[in-house]
Amino acid sequence: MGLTRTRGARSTTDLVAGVLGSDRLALARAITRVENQEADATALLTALYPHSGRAHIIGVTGAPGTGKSTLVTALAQSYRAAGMTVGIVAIDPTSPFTGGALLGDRVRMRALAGDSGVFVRSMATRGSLGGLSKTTGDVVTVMDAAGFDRVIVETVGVGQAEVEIASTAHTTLVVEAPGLGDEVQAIKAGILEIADILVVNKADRPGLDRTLRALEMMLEIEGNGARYVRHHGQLLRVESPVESDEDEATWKVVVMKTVAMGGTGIEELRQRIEAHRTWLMESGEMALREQLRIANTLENIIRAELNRRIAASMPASGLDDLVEAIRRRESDPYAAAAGLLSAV
Ligand SMILES: Nc1nc2c(ncn2[C@@H]2O[C@H](COP(=O)(O)OP(=O)(O)OP(=O)(O)O)[C@@H](O)[C@H]2O)c(=O)[nH]1
Ligand SMILES: [Mg+2]
Repeated sequence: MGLTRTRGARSTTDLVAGVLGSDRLALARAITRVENQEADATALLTALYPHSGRAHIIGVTGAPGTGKSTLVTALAQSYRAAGMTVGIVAIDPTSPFTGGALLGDRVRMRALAGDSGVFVRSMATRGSLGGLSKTTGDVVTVMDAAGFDRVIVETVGVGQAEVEIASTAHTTLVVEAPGLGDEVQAIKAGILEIADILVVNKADRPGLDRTLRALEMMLEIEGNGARYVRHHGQLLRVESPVESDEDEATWKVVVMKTVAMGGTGIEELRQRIEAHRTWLMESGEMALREQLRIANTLENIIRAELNRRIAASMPASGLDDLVEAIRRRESDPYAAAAGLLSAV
């Protein structure tokens, strides 16, 4: 079959042209190569990067089972109805070997199948539990270059994932659901530091008022209009000097109710996301977020390359000989480390 032959043999240049020309097969292939860090991944990304920077990137995070995938599906449908195209990256915390929940996401997002204006990709987290995959940002870049108006990244809010999603997305949604038990437990402190919009999904479920009250209380305590800057590689919260909600220099984090299953509140949520995008651009905050995203990307690339070089220059026998020499005080850890690193 001609198709099989072309798929296997597609050159980097062909793939780049395909991605830019909205060829879905080329897009799928390019993402796979980038995700698996295949030999031409860097060449692909280098060619595609200049075409990125147009998509608005929306991060969706929250505890397991709060309805993120259902919400993302509903949001994508809402964007489609508004005439926009959507790329979706669903990060799955389960083992890449089981793939169970990957299938789950596919089933959940089935409503989007057959629409050429939507592209869904599930990714495994590869070890960093609950975190974003190393290549998530690269996959987003490919989708961005492919011309999708909005790229939505879904990740389970565990551990580092929240901070990572905030430095990957322009607009971050944190999804809560009623009845997750103790609200203070469920609503982790870190969440308010990254949420641009708080969503209480499953608003049809009992316990809604308690969850809403808990969130509103946290918002009042924490105050609003905090900003985030990057300082020595850390995402830092700085209080905005402006108190007023009306001031356009600040963004007010609000709590929105949705029933993703029934489509309730989705249109309002989409409009709030768009309002955030407008605010980012008008306030100048977009440039700051872009700087943050780029700094993050750059650091990741440098770190990955350094790790690769360190691994490559390690003695075949590992560190055992060095350790033994240091133990006998024939060497010291400082000189040994410097010796190893000089080869890097
Ligand atoms: N009652 C109700 N159920 C919902 C709603 N949204 C989603 N669900 C259900 O909640 C369950 C979990 O939904 P998902 O969309 O898979 O949740 P998720 O947050 O993506 O789950 P993980 O990715 O596994 O963390 C499914 O059975 C959904 O049908 C809602 O608004 N109301
Ligand atoms: Mg999900």
